[in-house]
Amino acid sequence: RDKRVKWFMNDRFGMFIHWGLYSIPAVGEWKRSYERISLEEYDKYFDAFNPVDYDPEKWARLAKGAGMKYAVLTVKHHEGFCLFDSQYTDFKATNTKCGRDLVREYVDAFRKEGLKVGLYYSLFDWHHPDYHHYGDLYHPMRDNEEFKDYKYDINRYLEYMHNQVRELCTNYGKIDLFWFDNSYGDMVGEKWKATELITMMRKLQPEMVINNRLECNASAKGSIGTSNPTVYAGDFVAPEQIIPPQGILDDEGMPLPWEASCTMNNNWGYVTNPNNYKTAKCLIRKLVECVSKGGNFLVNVSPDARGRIPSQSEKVLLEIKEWFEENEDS
Ligand code: JFZ
Repeated sequence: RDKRVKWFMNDRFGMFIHWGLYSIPAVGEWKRSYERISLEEYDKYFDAFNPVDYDPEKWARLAKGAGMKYAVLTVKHHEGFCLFDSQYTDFKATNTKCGRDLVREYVDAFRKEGLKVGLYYSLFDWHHPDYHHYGDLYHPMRDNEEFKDYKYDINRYLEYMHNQVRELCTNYGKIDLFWFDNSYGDMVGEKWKATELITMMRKLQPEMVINNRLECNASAKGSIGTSNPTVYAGDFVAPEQIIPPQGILDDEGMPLPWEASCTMNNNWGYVTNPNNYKTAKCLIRKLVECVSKGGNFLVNVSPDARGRIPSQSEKVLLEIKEWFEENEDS
């Protein structure tokens, strides 16, 4: 792990990018679940998806300007829509009006700016017929009377998931970081066939840093800090929104790699009327707090349906850029 996380513990600041079909209705990425929307109805966003302003080089320049050293893009969020050209599904960007592999363009653009490249991949999948919809309101799930006779085959979903992770680790050159989201309830670790999955990933991308969410959720640490971590313990702890007051230590009191992710406003996915936008000052303070406690800081932006990072986020990032420039050699 020490070798893998070397860059990660040096490049403390990153850009999180939540982008998918949910950017169209613009009320956040949990829309389908919250509003109990059927697959057929949700397809209208698939039919409409056409991000004519998608220009990942612009995103990359913005991130780089703000002092960010890496990025993490939602290549598949809970809705199941793939921004990449996967041979295992039709529910992908290449089959929409835009007809392109958006992940390829993202990877190329961020590389070109010298940034490290990360992929977020959701373990939940509300689109796959064999995903059993833990933590989801509408769909078949444990203990839900309405769906007690629904037959799903989780192994078929796991095969799909493993196949897609293999594609992502094979088709895009070197990937620096992989962000799983997330284990839930008793759906943890081996329920994802995690040993097999991680072993495959380590073989394909031996230097890739992986978060700990195959093993646990955002508020937990997992076995990473113990003397006997599992194969799938991951390389860093991934708390969310809250910066751990004491940083994160292992059982011996030694610092562990961690990364706090944080929204710029009240949502991860694009919303038309965001509230509680954080100021540049607030984000800089959080960044400094993370770094001073041995952690990383991943700040989210939410591109809209056309592929544009909202101007308010852009403004904040440009202010952070100015702050870096003012403080460069002091
Ligand atoms: C998850 C996603 O559901 C969300 O849409 C977003 O992508 C975020 C980065 O990750 O949200 C979580 C995951 C785990 C917890 C809370 C929110 N948790 O364990 O407390």
